[in-house]
Amino acid sequence: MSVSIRRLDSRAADFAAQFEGVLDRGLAEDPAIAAAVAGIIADVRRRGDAALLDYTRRFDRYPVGDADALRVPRERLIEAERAIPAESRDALRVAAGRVRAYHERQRVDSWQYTDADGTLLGQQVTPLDRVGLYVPGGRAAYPSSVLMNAIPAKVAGVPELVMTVPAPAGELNEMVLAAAAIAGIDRVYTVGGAQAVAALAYGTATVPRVDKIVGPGNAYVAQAKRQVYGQVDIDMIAGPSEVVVLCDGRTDPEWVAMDLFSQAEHDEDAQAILISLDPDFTTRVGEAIERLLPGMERAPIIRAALERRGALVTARDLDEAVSLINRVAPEHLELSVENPLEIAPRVRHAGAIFLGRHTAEVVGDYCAGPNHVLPTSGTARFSSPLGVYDFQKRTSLIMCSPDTADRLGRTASVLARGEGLIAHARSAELRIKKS
Ligand code: HSO
Ligand code: ZN
Repeated sequence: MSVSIRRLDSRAADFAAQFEGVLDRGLAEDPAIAAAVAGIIADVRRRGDAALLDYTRRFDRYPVGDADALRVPRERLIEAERAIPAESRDALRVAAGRVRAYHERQRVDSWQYTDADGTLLGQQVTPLDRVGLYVPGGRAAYPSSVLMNAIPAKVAGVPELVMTVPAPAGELNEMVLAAAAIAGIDRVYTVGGAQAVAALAYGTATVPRVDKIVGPGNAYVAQAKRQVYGQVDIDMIAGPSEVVVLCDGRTDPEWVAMDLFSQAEHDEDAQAILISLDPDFTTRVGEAIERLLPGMERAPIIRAALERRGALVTARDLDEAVSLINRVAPEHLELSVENPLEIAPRVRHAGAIFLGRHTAEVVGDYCAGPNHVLPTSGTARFSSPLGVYDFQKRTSLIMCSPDTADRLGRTASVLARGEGLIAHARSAELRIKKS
């Protein structure tokens, strides 16, 4: 059965409208979910652990005895790390090492200087005290995401990392626990959903209150993160995965088709777009998709994603292709071309750029080193990959000498009087030298 993926040619009269259709994300919030989540958060605030236990028994079908049983001891994580196949353990360790090495470079240090007037000025950088990492249960439980969320926080120097993960019917994913051990997670609790987010935001007798919540989740988790924002910080609200592959027509069409599949298989709402500079190549990628799809384990999801939001676009030239990319502002961009380093600087909006035919997006998902938590849904226009900077905050430093207190005091006094704030003015004036 053929795949009805959209095929667009930029020479077509209605191309602009068709391309808009591809970009239409149409992912509105559901008011019923928002109301249910508000109820859960209020209940966890009011009843604490008792509410967590009720929801865990009901939603996760996990007949947990008491709140203490929600704790997963550190030994359990170590045990999982030992129990998984050696090959998996080694791969997790290699990935963790590379992710750590990359993120080490993102750490910024405090700085100070003395200006020409003699005032000492600076910026003091401190890690957040405690961070919560939400990890989904079930099919979307990705050990790689545990590494990607936890390691930057650790590199930033966050002293305490708390993870929550639902245990559907009491089952935990061993790879997720092993990744938590390798990433250095300090505490783990088997709670999920909006109730986990509420517990992390407000604290219960068992789950400690954190300062920031990161990590992906379903619509309930995303909505809960929105609702607790302000009480705590949150990372971002992740939308479905996206990839745009720009190809000059000289890559193996099967490589390109599989790269499109690799994001499409995440989710029926995922988006995979080819922008091709050669109409024959577009056709060949279409044929490769038809040929390869039936053999894929997740064929139904891939097909749904490609048919809902996928597109094979033929662009007139490179300039046009680059401007289309900037309009999409994709989470992932592959530059499957001869001279990727020349094109990359022209891309203004993308979460991550994979340079050249040999760089499949999948290496970024797992082990290249950069973070796989990236801006989606066009938010690459104004935001960045998850990084160490998301777990560090800055405090300003100012130190006046008697001389600079005098000089700055005079300026401050004038401005304060201009604003009618006389206590401000007097505070500055008291430090002005009387001569
Ligand atoms: N591509 C996903 C990350 C991921 N892939 C995890 C595989 N596992 C982010 O868009
Ligand atoms: Zn992926």
